[in-house]
Amino acid sequence: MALERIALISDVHGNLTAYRAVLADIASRGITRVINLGDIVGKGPRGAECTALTRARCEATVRGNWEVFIAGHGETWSPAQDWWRAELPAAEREWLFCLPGSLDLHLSGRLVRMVHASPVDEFTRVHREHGQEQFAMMFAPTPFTGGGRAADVVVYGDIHDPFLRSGREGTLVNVGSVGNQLDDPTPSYVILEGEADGGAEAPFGIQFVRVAYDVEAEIEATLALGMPETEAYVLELRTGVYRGDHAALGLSLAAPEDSRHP
Ligand SMILES: [Mn+2]
Repeated sequence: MALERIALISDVHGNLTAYRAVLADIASRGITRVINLGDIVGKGPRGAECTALTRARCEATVRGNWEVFIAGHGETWSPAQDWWRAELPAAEREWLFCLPGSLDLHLSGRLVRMVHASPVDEFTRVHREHGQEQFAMMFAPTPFTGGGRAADVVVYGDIHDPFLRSGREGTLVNVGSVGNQLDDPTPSYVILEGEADGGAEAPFGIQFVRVAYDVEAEIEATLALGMPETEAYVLELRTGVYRGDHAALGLSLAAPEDSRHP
């Protein structure tokens, strides 16, 4: 039986330039199956176009915390959130808000569970550095996963910081971020390879891919659109440093070129 290859992407965050580059890289490998782990909108300027591209190219998508913030009907708490919400057509907002929180996939005898942040909900965050209790929690079925059995492989996004950790409970994979990577400015995604109807003896592979894109083109588009909170976004795209750390590191748009890479 032929091996299936499935690309898993996450955290596009309105960065259309990076999204197009990653989708082009996936297509160039002959991979047609793409699953999106959420946070398509917010932080970056072109959420509506990224949502349309997701609907066209992804066979399934799970809901992220930013879909709840931006596509939901709750209170917003910043002018930037109002801007991102206003940028989304009502039909796209509805589609994003109604996405499932968890999806299961069978590959080479393994149950692969896909969530945005954790099997608890879209908001319960598990960082790259975490304890054994949190690691085990990622594999357990919950009401949010619709029950089911414990997963063998859990794939998630949310932290914008790709990693793989194996343990007794299974293999935990973070795919990183397409549009707002925070370990390095270069977007990442993951390719899973296996047999859809295969048993545990069938081959199973996990590959991390980094895809460079035209960062300055994305920044130019962002500035032209007049998005709020642009400085934090621009610095994140150039440096891969989270906005909460910019001040301590002396990062600002006024800083000289050579201070962009601390
Ligand atoms: Mn995110």
